[in-house]
Amino acid sequence: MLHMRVDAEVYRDNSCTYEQHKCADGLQCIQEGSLCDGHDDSTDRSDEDPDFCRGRECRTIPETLVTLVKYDDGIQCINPYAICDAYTDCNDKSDEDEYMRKDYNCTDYYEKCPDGLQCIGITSTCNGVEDCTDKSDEDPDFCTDHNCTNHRFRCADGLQCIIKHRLCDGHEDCTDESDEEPNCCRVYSCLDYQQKCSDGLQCIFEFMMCNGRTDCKDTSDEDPDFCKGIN
Ligand SMILES: [Ca+2]
Ligand SMILES: [Ca+2]
Ligand SMILES: [Ca+2]
Ligand SMILES: [Ca+2]
Repeated sequence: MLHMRVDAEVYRDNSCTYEQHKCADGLQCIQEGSLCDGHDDSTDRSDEDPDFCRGRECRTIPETLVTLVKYDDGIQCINPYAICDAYTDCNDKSDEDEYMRKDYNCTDYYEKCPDGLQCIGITSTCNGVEDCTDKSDEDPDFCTDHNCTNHRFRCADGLQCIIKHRLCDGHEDCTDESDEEPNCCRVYSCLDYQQKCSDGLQCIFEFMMCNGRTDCKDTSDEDPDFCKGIN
């Protein structure tokens, strides 16, 4: 509950919806997600009142089930993935504090850039896209020595890692296009949850077979005779 006094009459006349929160002035309704997010959303600023926010638990985002966390100040709720992501999210800048970043262990599915400061997704290292602000995750010297971790495949150039199900999926993911090299794809067995198209080259996910959408370049996944047997 807010600690400020609220006029009962005004409160009744301006009832908020289920997902909304009544501001301390008793007049304004704001979304639950705007409470203690570090931005003033209500004209009376009660949604960011330090005493109110300190005593309040951070919410879980319904769509992603990610529970927000408080950092140094114990007031502002931020996404745990926003800690050490090289962008300032906390108003007190504590989520990107230089000294803290060195010791911070990234959250699940994230890992440190070679600089030891910034957290990026575990499949973002040597993936051909610059994710670290200093571009160190794509540094050729670093990537040459880097093991393609997390179920990834090394492209022929030895520099880039791609997610395994992108191998022989009919789309070039390696900059050297080695993931779609026909001689390799012909002898490649698709992953357990994939199937080969009739061309003997392309792997698609099982759920893409006979789903009414053409996924195989040779259209064999939607062949009427084949699908008749399946459905
Ligand atoms: Ca941040
Ligand atoms: Ca990258
Ligand atoms: Ca591919
Ligand atoms: Ca399909």
